[in-house]
Amino acid sequence: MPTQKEAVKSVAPGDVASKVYVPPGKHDEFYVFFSGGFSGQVSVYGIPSGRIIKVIKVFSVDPETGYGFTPETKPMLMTSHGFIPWDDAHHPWLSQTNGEQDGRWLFINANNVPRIARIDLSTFETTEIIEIPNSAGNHPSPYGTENTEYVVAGTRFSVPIPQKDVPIDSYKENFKGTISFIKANEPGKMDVAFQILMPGFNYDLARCGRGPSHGWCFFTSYNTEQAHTLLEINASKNDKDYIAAINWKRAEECVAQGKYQEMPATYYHNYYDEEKHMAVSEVKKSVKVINPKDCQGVAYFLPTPKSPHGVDVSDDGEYIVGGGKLATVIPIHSFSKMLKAIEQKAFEKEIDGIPVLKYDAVLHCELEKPCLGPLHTEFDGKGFAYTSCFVSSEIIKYDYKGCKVVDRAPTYYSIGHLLVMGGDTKKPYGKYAIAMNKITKDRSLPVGPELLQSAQLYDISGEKMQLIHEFFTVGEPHYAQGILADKIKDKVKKIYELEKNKHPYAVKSEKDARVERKGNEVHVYMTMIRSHFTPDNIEGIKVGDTVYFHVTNLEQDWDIPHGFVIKGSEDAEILVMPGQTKTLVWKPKAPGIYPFYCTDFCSALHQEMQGYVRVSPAGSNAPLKYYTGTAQK
Ligand SMILES: [Cu+2]
Repeated sequence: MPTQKEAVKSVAPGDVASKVYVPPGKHDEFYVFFSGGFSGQVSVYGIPSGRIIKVIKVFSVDPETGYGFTPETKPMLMTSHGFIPWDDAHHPWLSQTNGEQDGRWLFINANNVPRIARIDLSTFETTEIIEIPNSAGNHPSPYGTENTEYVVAGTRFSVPIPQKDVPIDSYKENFKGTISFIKANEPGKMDVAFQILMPGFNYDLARCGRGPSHGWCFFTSYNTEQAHTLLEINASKNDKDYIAAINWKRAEECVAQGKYQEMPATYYHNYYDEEKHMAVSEVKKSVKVINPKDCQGVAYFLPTPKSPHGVDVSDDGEYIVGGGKLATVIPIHSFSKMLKAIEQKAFEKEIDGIPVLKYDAVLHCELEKPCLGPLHTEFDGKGFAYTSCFVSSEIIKYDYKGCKVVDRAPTYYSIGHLLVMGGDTKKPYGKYAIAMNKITKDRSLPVGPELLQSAQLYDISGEKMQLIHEFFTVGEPHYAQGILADKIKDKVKKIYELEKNKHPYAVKSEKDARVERKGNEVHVYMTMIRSHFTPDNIEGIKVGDTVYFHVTNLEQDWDIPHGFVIKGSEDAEILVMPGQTKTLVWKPKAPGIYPFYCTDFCSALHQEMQGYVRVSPAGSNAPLKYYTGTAQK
């Protein structure tokens, strides 16, 4: 093991510390959003410092805020499979206008139960989740279009569509893929606009075009062998698999002309109403499915070596880079050559109504001897592409028009995705790249059998890439996106306006606080303000009751949340932001006195912010009584 000094010398020469040093009290230049992978969440870091700023709950329940536990947020996690408190979140994507990041929303996919979530970047809260029907393993997602017209979804796992009970070895006859386009530019109105029925391959990653290629999205596929067992061998046989090029403007025409099938399908759309502080679920019952046989020109295949992972479109919209993880070259396709090949019908064959274009007719060049295991590529806006290489653990930088490698930098160790700041937009910021590494032996202090995933920050502003920083991430990030902080920070909300709070159980002043019984249900309309609850003493609750504490935070200043929890609660606490209402549901099991208190350190008298509930036996005649201070009601 090198000493710390030697290590600094070997990987980070020069005055690198000053490049990542952000003095206390100063802000970072970029927000970077990392997917949480198996944590089901998103974590937010400031770059270049690598300081963590927030973990956003998305597909997993959160004990810190009560997300997924409260009646207000449970509908967010409803699916056609029921309430799902977890998922595997892979690829964050920042909304764009005219091909540039606009700082409005972040989208992220759920891989296991196919879903896409919208996070509002004024509150950093998840405000919408749509389930994707006719899908399994929603991996190539959400990767949106130039004006966030759509975010996309695809099937990593092909399955029977519609689902049915068939032998698994009938894969080739019965299993299909789908590619879905989800309307995304209106909050609260996400909807599956249409799906395209695809051959039963595994669809892996995606990117949509920009500039000249606006109107198209590209999806990699592997397992074009259509194997259903021992894929590590059986899906690695073909020299070339395909990039599917989907013309979504053509799909829109086909929908307008009725060239689709309205297919029954049950899926959920969940939306958080910020004024009601409440999520609602709606169940959708059908989806439009386009068969490429009935909609000529909607899809083409570009042969691409070999089991490609990433498909990435250059900032000028002309070049399409495939990351063939088993390939010895990196193929760079040309969008304009693709259009010409389509016009000239330079087809090799057709699969399920989808023409396969001739490789040579669409290829711009092959980058030779790039590295081992090329995965994923982003661009710096100066004519260079950066590809992560899993097997050889490095990032390569190359001139993608001239097809020439110009630099390589090692990563520690196996890099999955990388990001370049704004590297999937029309105008990348460049400046930094981040490697997301999977196998990080010895990189951090050990914390038990599980090793952390690391993020490594590279300065890419000069000719040579330079590793300048390393930090550790939450969950297992698969991808991250960075945005200039200036595009978000002035729009961030500080409070919820109490006046606008339309939660049905909100109370806006202490005099309206009360307790109401409806049979075995007791509703506590409670307020919180520094440093007391109203009411803070409650009697007349009985074993067998279900008690709903509807707690409104009356504060209207930034940074004064209060928390609420009661002894024996089987749910998480609730953390209530200024002006917000949240509900904690509690079923007392035995007579006695139960304290409740504020969990968030809110003032010098925070420790005094508490109260009691008296619980009497079932059937007792104890009357409801509630008060704060001497003002008994
Ligand atoms: Cu408090």
